[in-house]
Amino acid sequence: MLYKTAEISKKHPLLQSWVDQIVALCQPDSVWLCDGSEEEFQFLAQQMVENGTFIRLNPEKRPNSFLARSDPADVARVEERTFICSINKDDAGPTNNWRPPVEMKATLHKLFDGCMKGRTLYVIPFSMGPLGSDIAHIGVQITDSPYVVCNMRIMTRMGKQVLDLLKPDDFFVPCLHSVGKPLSPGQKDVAWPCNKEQYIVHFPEEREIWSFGSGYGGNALLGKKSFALRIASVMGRDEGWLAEHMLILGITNPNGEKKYITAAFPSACGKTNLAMLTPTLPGWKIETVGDDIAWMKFSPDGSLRAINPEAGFFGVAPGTSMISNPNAMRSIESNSIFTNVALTDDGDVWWEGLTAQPPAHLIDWQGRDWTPASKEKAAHPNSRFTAPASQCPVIDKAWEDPAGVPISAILFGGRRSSVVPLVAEAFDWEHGVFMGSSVSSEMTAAAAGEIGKLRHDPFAMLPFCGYNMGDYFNHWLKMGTTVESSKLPRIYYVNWFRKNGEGKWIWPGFGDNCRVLKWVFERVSGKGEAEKKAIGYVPAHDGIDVTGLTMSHADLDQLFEVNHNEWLHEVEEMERYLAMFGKFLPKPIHNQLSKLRERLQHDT
Ligand code: GTP
Ligand code: SPV
Ligand code: MN
Repeated sequence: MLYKTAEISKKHPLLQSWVDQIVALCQPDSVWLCDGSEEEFQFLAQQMVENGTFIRLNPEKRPNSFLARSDPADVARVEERTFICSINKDDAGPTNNWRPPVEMKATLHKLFDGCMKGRTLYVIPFSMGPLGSDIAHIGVQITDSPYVVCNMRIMTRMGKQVLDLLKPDDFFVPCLHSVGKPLSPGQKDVAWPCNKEQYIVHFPEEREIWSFGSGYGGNALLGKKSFALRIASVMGRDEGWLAEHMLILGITNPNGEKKYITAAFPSACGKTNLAMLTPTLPGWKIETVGDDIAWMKFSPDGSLRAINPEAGFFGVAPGTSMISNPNAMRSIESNSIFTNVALTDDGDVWWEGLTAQPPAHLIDWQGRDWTPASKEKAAHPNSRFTAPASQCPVIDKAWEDPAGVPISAILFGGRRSSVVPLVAEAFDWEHGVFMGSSVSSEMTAAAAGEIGKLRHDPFAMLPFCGYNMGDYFNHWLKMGTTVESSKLPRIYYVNWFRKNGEGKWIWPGFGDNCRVLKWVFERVSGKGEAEKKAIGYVPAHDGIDVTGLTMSHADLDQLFEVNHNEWLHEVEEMERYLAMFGKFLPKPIHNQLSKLRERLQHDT
């Protein structure tokens, strides 16, 4: 629906007045209220094909699918340019960039003034979570990017149904986005408009998001990290629930018994792969509820219930193949958007790891000819697919259940080439929260920064926690006291990425990760052998089913090794890190650290 004026609806005075204000500020040529229909998607996609933003892929290979190439300077989340503008600096805490809200608003008003000249302003009503679920929340994104509209239609429940649900006085999270590139009359647009100056800004008290300058991923699809994690984590703190950077999966054993598990790993550390893994152990089944974000609430029966607020996958392309992740491959067979992957001569997509042999010729992610002799990668390491979750062959029957699924176990993990063993179970909830706070991981291409550098990433939430991380630890501790301890999920720390002396990953990972999930399943069922070690319960000898794996004894030993000297070093490092939280560090976290140190010094 195209409006000359910005008349949205008499039924939504709050929305209408916000849109009016933003139209006056950004001065677009026209205003478009998104209805979320197939026709709308097709119209915008075709328009983008004509102006060069989209390349239509060969419909015989990949029906209704498109390739977009971003500006080479706009390829990942920009954490340095991401701000939490709470009224008090302490409420943002030492891990977030902070500016006083009044000052930031002034900066943003200057930037947004006239920033949509020559463009269409799109209004996208969307729901995070199944429509009408009482765990779900509504947002409205304003954007000048049709690429964002098309991606939001896959990633969220979007359009008319959402507006129909929104009552006149209902609150919604206002999400304002601009690529920051106004057009003067007659000026020709570029395929990927963006601005060198970027601001991804959150006002937690007002529950408001302002994003300027980037069109890529989490910087621009504001339902995802900005709303479903940064703003939602604040809502969760205030209202007693959890918004987490976690996949959700269902696991069924050969007897047909089923449990649900969530797992928090930092960006590009294996959530999508674990969420849809094809088990190598016969008789076991994994089904997907979500691959990136979980919203969790304790229900009156005491179980912790999780929903996936998203409706699609925004997944890392490189490394995805019929061998590593066949369910992702089948999810992206059609109706998908690919960003920054390579284009084959027959109009399909390619990326490193898709096939053992690269094609003889490709067009790379920057539109240049590419052959296997080329020095640079054909696809950007953070190239992504956007695909409807409903297309996943192993999507869980309950994935849209408004009540959520009951969680039996929570995993934390990261990329650690040394020190951290394959799996350890926390002694109790408090120890588990300490484990979550102690996650560190080698950085990946998902964010602009130094790839491979080890950094602390508590709960895999470092870039996504919308408030003081010390308070966040406390919120987790408090959540553990709301129900009796026997009802709480058990907590685990896993690491698929330990390397041997030759620098090779010891653990085969991917489908074989079901071997670890099997042990977790057995443990939460009251079975499963474990040994008590200084860092937690670890699988007893033969505790992990390794039938059919060809691993040397030396490698297996190294995979499970807990070296007390290395761990004592880890404790020192952790103590240095936690010191920055000062008075905001909950006592129990510090006590857990001291107890771990003692166990490492005294146990063998
Ligand atoms: P985000 O979408 O950024 O949150 O990433 P993610 O956590 O969903 O990670 P994803 O599953 O997309 O995996 C990222 C990269 O890690 C890919 O290149 C995978 O091939 C690789 N990977 C995933 N699981 C494993 C594993 O078990 N072992 C090894 N060695 N690599 C893995
Ligand atoms: C991540 O970086 O964790 C992602 C990609 O899932 S983005 O949506 O860009 O944040
Ligand atoms: Mn993610």
